[in-house]
Amino acid sequence: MGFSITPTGPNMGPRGALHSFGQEADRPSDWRVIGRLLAYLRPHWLRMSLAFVCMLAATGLTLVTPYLVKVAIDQPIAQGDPAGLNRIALLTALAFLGIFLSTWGQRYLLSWVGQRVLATLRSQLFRHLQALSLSYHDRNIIGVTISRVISDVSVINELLSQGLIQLIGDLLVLVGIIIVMLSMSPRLALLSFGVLPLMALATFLFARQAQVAFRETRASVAAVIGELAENIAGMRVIQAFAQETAAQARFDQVNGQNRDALVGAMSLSFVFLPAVEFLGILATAIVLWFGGRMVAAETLTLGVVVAFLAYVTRFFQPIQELSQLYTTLQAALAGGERVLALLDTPPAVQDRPGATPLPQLTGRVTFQQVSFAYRPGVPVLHNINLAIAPGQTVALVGPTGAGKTSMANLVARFYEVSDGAILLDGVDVRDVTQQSLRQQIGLVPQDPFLFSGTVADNIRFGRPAASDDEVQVAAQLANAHAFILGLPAGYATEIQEGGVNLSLGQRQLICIARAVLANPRILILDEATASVDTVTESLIQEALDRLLSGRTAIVIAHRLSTIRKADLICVIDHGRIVEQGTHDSLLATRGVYHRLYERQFLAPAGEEG
Ligand code: TTP
Ligand code: MG
Repeated sequence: MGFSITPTGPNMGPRGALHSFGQEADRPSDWRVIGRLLAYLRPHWLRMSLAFVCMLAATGLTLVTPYLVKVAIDQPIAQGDPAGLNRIALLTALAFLGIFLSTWGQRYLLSWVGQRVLATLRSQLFRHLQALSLSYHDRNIIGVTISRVISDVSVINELLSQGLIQLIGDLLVLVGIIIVMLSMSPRLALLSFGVLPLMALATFLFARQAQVAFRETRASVAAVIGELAENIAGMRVIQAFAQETAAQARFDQVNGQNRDALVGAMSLSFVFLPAVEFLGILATAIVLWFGGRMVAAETLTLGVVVAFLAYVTRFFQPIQELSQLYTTLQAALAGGERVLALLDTPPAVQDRPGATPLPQLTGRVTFQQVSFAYRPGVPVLHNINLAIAPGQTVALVGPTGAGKTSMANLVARFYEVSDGAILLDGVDVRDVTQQSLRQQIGLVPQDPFLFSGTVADNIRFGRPAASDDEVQVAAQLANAHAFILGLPAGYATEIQEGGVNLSLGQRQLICIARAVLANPRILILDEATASVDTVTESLIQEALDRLLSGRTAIVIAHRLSTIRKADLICVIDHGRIVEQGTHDSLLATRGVYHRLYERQFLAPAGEEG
């Protein structure tokens, strides 16, 4: 069985930001979770009913076969009636064929439904993850989100598809066997049920322990996945700092905890299952001992004893299955709780009811007394006022951590301002739909991200309908055309995940081409801090000149060449605009900008544009 992942382990890696949902305090009741999960079966009610019918048939036939043996022994065999024996043998064979067919049908239907429920849940989760605001993704480790979509969903599926019907089937078999045994010989039946109190005790002990043990294993599996995901993502850094041994030790620790938790949980089953088997043998002995005496005293037929032996053996099989189902149920409940909690997490940024599409912009951007915090109580921007006229280029400069990227994030409404407002052409960004807003904003991020796929796909990303010619024109404007032609397969070159087979400068050029093609009214350009060689630098500069002309641009600039060309320079420090003006006017005031300029651009290692 699969184990699901819980984010609540105490040793969940260095980031500790894992408690964003699924808190114990507001845990929904198990019944609510089950009820909501069951709703996923509703569209498949027809196939589920068919599977149920198959299960009923299989259960019924399973109950009938030992009875047929009893009839065979007591009648045709005892009375020497070969024709009657043939009839019963044929019936038995048919019963087994029926069991075969109905079991097959049940399994087929259930996997059919199960895989669809699984795909539906995953698709829903993905849609929701895309709707969730960046603040959610900031707070949650990728590995944990992945485990939710992959592992938690699959334990839910295990319960919904196989588990439920099996549960009902097993209960029916149990009740059926009890009824048949009681009706054949109440005395012998009651005697063999003598083991049931022991059985109940064993089950109770097991269930209690299992709940704790399996919760532990799920926590430790989450720790392993979290550690693994983080280390793979940071492999470059681990190797660069030769920290393989330390990383290995950390991994071995969580891996070891997971091993111990699993061995602990499994050894419970290793005690429980043989215990059930032992009780089964005890019951068989009881049937043989008392049943044998009753046959000798002629108060019971031999056929009944043989049938009893078969029923007693069969009796303990559903009990074993039920105990396994119990652990599946526990896992599915825990997984379901977390999946539902994720689906219930509302996006921090939502379209207002009645939000309208943003009309075609001229490109005026206004910050009106904007304050902002990623986390309550930790303000990042304070009372920012800024008016950008259509077509202007504004450069944001300032020390690292000053809040430049944060300002850009607010214009695209990736986050909600804490106070004040951001207006585009006088319209509050909160009054329009996010989609229409972002369609008119182009973003070249600080860390240029490329998807796996071809170079052309990546350029076309923001406007999938663009033709090959348009892609090439955009690349030419972005000065990316020449280097793309130099790639092994030109525009059809496959980009590896994250774009690792391209240089940073090349990735930037492709991101610029992407923005050119999308042709937004407002462009946000978060320049990479890393310096590129002078040739690439001038290529990028030319590309930017073309990209910026004729639209409003907010450039978070690190290169003097970009800064100088800006219509307005805003110096940001500690979340405030401390100076505004042009390059020359700011230099003349000999303030923060002047110091920044001297330190950053006139220092020996600095670059001159
Ligand atoms: P940024 O706005 O990222 O600062 P910056 O863009 O000016 O810095 P750099 O030149 O290095 O790119 O960060 C401002 C503060 O906000 C900083 O203290 C980190 C914090 N912050 C978050 O808490 N969450 C986020 O997602 C980001 C982007 C920043
Ligand atoms: Mg930044």
